[in-house]
Amino acid sequence: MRVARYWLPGRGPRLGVCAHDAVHELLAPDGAPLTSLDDLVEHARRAGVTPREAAQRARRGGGLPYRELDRAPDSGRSHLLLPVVPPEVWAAGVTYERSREARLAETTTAGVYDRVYEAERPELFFKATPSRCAGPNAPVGVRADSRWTVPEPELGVVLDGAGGVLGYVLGNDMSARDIEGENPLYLPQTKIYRACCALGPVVLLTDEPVERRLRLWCRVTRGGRAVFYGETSTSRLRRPIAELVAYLRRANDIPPLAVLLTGTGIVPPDEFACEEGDLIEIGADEIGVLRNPAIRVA
Ligand code: DO4
Ligand code: MG
Repeated sequence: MRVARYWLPGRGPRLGVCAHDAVHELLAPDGAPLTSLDDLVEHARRAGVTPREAAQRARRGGGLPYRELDRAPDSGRSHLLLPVVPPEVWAAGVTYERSREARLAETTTAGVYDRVYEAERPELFFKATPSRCAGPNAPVGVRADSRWTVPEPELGVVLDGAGGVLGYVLGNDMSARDIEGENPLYLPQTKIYRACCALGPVVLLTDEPVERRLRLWCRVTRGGRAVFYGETSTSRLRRPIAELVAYLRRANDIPPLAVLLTGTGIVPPDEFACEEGDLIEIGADEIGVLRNPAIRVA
């Protein structure tokens, strides 16, 4: 089941379920609309069921065609919002062979990436706060002091705060490869800045570990022409997601609805750099397509 969060002009945020190309408003037992995934999780907790079951049982209000929501944010028109507002976004790195190759190409410090790919302990880093996250169709940032920034399309897991996975979301871990390449200690500046992370378009709520079989793709369009296309399968992830989550929670309290991005298996060729005006699309059949224009952030 896929849940979307969206804005209704004059009424505010809503949480809805996607069915047959439409999004249907979810209502609490008293008829009040649910406005966030937090609301759904709270209802599920009170009813003693999973959020997916709570969404299945919930009363439904009006529906809207998905395509009428999948457009640029504008408070005067209905549009998709961040499907989950994560108190924290974390990310794993060098979890696909393709990412290891790319780091080796960009770095002046060979060795660290090879070692972390093979090591027992994964690379995990803090990625974003809600204020740095872009929802569907909102701009993602290219740092003005980077000449070589790329999107990193990744599967994100929405965590339940107790070591479990509530659902899945698509994520873009925008990364300044030149800054990281100069010195790996610059990783926070590579990764964390205004609009550095996109999440969406919806959250897939499922009890199945779908991560072993998702096909992820990414396309970048410039002036109406595709300038990059790549795809991968999450079956190429070197580590089980449960292992990444377990390491993340070591000596660390991870709040409910935090998101963990699981690393990229799609890296554009070395001559590609994202530019202001590029349209970045990240897709997976089971989740949908996350679209964000790129802007330069100074
Ligand atoms: O070490 C750099 C980060 C790598 C990363 O973000 C990824 O593999 O997705
Ligand atoms: Mg990444």
